[in-house]
Amino acid sequence: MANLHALITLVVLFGSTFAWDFLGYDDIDAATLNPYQITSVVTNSYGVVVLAQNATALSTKNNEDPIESLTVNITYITSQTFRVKITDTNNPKRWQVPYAVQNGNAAAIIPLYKVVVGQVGSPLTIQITRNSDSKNLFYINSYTTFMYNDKDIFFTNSFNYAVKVMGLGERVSTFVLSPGTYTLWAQDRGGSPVDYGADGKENLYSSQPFYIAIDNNYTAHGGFFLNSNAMSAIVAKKSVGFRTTGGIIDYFGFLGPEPEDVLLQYHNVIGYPTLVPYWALGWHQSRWGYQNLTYLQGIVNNYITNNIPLDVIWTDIDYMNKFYDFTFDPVNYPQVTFTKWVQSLQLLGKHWVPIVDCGIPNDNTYSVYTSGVASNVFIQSAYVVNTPTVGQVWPGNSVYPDWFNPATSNWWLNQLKSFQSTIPFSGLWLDMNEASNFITGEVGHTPPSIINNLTMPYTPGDDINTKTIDVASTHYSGILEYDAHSLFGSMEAAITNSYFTNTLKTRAFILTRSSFPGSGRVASKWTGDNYSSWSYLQYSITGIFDFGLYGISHGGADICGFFGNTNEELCSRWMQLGTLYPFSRNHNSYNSIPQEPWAFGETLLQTSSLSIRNRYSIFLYISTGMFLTSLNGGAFFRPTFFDYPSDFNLLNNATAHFMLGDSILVHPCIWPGVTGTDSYFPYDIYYDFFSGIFVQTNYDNNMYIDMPLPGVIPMHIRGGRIVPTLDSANSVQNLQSLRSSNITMVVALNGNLQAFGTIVFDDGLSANTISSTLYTQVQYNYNYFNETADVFVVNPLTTGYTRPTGEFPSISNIVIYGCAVGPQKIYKLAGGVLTPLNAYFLWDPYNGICRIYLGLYILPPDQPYQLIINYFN
Ligand SMILES: *[C@@H]1O[C@H](CO)[C@@H](O)[C@H](O)[C@H]1NC(C)=O
Ligand SMILES: *[C@@H]1O[C@H](CO)[C@@H](O)[C@H](O)[C@H]1NC(C)=O
Ligand SMILES: *[C@@H]1O[C@H](CO)[C@@H](O)[C@H](O)[C@H]1NC(C)=O
Ligand SMILES: *[C@@H]1O[C@H](CO)[C@@H](O)[C@H](O)[C@H]1NC(C)=O
Ligand SMILES: *[C@@H]1O[C@H](CO)[C@@H](O)[C@H](O)[C@H]1NC(C)=O
Ligand SMILES: *[C@@H]1O[C@H](CO)[C@@H](O)[C@H](O)[C@H]1NC(C)=O
Ligand SMILES: *[C@@H]1O[C@H](CO)[C@@H](O)[C@H](O)[C@H]1NC(C)=O
Ligand SMILES: *[C@@H]1O[C@H](CO)[C@@H](O)[C@H](O)[C@H]1NC(C)=O
Ligand SMILES: CC(=O)N[C@H]1CO[C@H](CO)[C@@H](O)[C@@H]1O
Repeated sequence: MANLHALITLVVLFGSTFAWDFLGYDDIDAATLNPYQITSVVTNSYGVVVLAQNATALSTKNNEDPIESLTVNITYITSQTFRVKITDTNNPKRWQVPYAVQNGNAAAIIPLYKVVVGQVGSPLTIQITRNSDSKNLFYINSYTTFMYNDKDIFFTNSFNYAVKVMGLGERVSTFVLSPGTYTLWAQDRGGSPVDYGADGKENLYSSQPFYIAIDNNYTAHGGFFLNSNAMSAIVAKKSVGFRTTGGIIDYFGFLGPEPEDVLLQYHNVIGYPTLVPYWALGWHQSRWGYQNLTYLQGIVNNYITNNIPLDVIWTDIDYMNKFYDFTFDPVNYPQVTFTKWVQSLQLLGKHWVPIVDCGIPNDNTYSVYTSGVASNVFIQSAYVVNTPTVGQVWPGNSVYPDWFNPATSNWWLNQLKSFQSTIPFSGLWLDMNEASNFITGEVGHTPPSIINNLTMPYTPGDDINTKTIDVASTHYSGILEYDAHSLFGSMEAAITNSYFTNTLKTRAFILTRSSFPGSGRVASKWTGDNYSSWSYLQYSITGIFDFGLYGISHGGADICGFFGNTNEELCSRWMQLGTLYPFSRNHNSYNSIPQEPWAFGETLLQTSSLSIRNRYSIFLYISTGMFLTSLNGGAFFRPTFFDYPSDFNLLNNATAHFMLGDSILVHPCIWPGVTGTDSYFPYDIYYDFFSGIFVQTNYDNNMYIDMPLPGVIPMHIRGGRIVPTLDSANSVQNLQSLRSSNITMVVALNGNLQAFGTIVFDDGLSANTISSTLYTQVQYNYNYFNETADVFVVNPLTTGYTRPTGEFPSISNIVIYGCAVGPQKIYKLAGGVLTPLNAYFLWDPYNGICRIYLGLYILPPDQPYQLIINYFN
């Protein structure tokens, strides 16, 4: 307790009003904190620049190497986003993440926040508060919560109020993090253990130093610590702290005030999620252990014979020869036959995506290796000059591409070109890119505890060499793996993405395991390996929420589970849920029993078929929702709380339900042995998505929902929204054929008997759809027209895409939920001309559902016109 005592003394000494729980960190000896004194403050139009110096003798304890002079540059990025960058005044070359972020446009900015810094001669303090409620969004005080040493940098952002904190990935955890210490360092940790913040040793594949905090008044703010070194994030009741092992302090604050605002503000800095090709939004089948081509062909044939749609078939490392990238097992996956088969799949409108690992075997007979050596593209050993560092991955001893080296992209693009000319892959799966290593450090060298002769006074979580490339290894221009390690997957994905977007001029579909802020611009993400278990089914929801925060909207988890054996009930529930993941793939481990839709019995088979077709039925809703995240930022698969941010009940049981976009609420069955349960609803109007029955909750906003098996997942549509569904979803075999489907509009009325919705139409494939506005966005409105009639308005907002004839040709039906009177007549009003339509009506007065069948007419979904629905003769 000695350290604790010293800290408290300091707190009292400097008159701080902070209680202990603001600090949240009791491991730092007070003597190692470096009090900095302000030597200069300059306020200008873009922010404030503060210079500070260590004011007292610095500790040399634990071989710390304190930085004497700091430059604090606070800039207004937008009226709702600020940046605090703290650098070594005398060494501007300290490691910084090479990263393009938005820098703001000072002249136009009127900040909605206030920056207060201490005076010259006083201790360094920075306080940034929100104007509207004076709450701290950023507060550091160099006497109690701040330290800036060469390899041990610590700051605690202390609020003056309690918060619930989310984010700070990657890990398996509850959505709201328990107070504790969380490690951020890209690591391939088998079995993805659950992280409660207890010992900091459960960090996974990505580093995502972003959090969102919600206070007791339902106000949200966000923080992004742009730093790639191994770090701890310390979550406490009234603070979030970071302790990192290098780099600089570069912090972005986001004002909110709603969670969704924070996401948009953050994504505006790191970049918006990539637009994936439309087929990547379809159904995917994969496993590790499709041991030969015959078996793989059988899987696709089973989809066809069972009449279940399939868009993408995957192969894990089974197809490779000795696990060498871009090779084929000559016995089990003979290349010529394999290529012909993949070509024939493409004629059926299906796609093939293979795995590619980043470890390249150092085999002098392997041209991928020898060409890489010739161009000197591999990460270099710290021990032997001019020699790549060697780790061990699937092919045995392997070297790793150095994405910092400009020569590496050409070399890598050449490998991809040559692979494409061998076999037509449609997307790529980048695995093991933490980068993972089966051993600790370099083959033949035990990593020293003193890395590259630089001390490491603080180690977040485990030894940072565990299952990674030796962190003393070097990249192009001397960059240390120690600093850049967590960027590997992100950089690999970016360069691989450019093969599709720049070379092939098509949209890229890249699935990555490792990520860093900004990865969403180039890749999709799955949550990695875990057991087929009910708990992991539930944690998968949290994982996808988290990657939504991080700007990777196309996320998913291995449906039915990876390690271990699934069972029919678990797999059926997982199919129901997983077919609503933005990225929807059944994937399995080598030693596990099969888990394809036909692997058990009728329950799984029927549930799978219903669930996949349910996804296809709302394809236009999904593709539009995903498109909007690429256009504006934000998440599509998201916590219900984000749409109703003043109801903490929704945050307490965050995985019991989720929103798809702003119109569909889903209650997954995440428990064994359950056939229905009381389910919580937000305070709003909802209807059963399929039956149109109005949701009547009891006094505590619960309603019992049936969750039968076989069956489809419970979904509800929000009053006031219009969701398009596709008529051919029940007959097609893939999304390509679904593009000729007609559209049924599901109109769910709110209390004012109104509703709206939108569809984005595009070719689903072009890389420049957004930059060249090659899309058509249409708004649909349902409104009052006159005393006896309502109107359904089709209103194109942009018209950059010309639908080919036969693509989504017509609005065939309008179904209205909350419809009190039966329609009698319908007219089309276009160009001032009113034409009666000979439609067919059905009215269910008991449940308030009206159906209007327009199937005799072509009513294009993207031309301007109105449909007048008269409710009286
Ligand atoms: C900061 O610390 C160093 C090393 O202890 C010392 O030489 C220097 O004078 C200090 N600077 C100030 C402004 O106190
Ligand atoms: C502070 O940041 C702004 C915006 O990036 C930049 O223009 C300015 O040069 C920086 N000032 C210092 C002292 O680093
Ligand atoms: C929450 O809001 C209420 C009313 O606006 C205010 O009185 C209270 O101080 C706020 N609490 C916090 C923690 O901001
Ligand atoms: C192909 O793989 C399957 C399982 O993946 C196995 O049962 C079968 O024996 C294999 N066939 C051949 C010819 O190797
Ligand atoms: C580390 O220090 C040892 C002993 O001082 C020296 O022999 C070695 O060259 C140093 N290694 C590096 C990478 O600087
Ligand atoms: C959360 O779920 C549990 C179990 O289903 C239930 O007992 C509890 O009432 C729920 N809490 C809220 C706030 O909905
Ligand atoms: C409302 O408009 C429809 C279509 O123009 C028309 O048939 C109907 O008579 C109108 N009702 C009233 C009350 O004006
Ligand atoms: C779409 O609707 C039009 C108009 O009723 C009809 O002619 C066409 O066959 C429908 N297309 C499909 C694929 O059902
Ligand atoms: C969330 C979850 O189910 N995690 C499990 C992943 O697998 C490990 C075993 O390696 C389990 O201990 C975790 O509980």
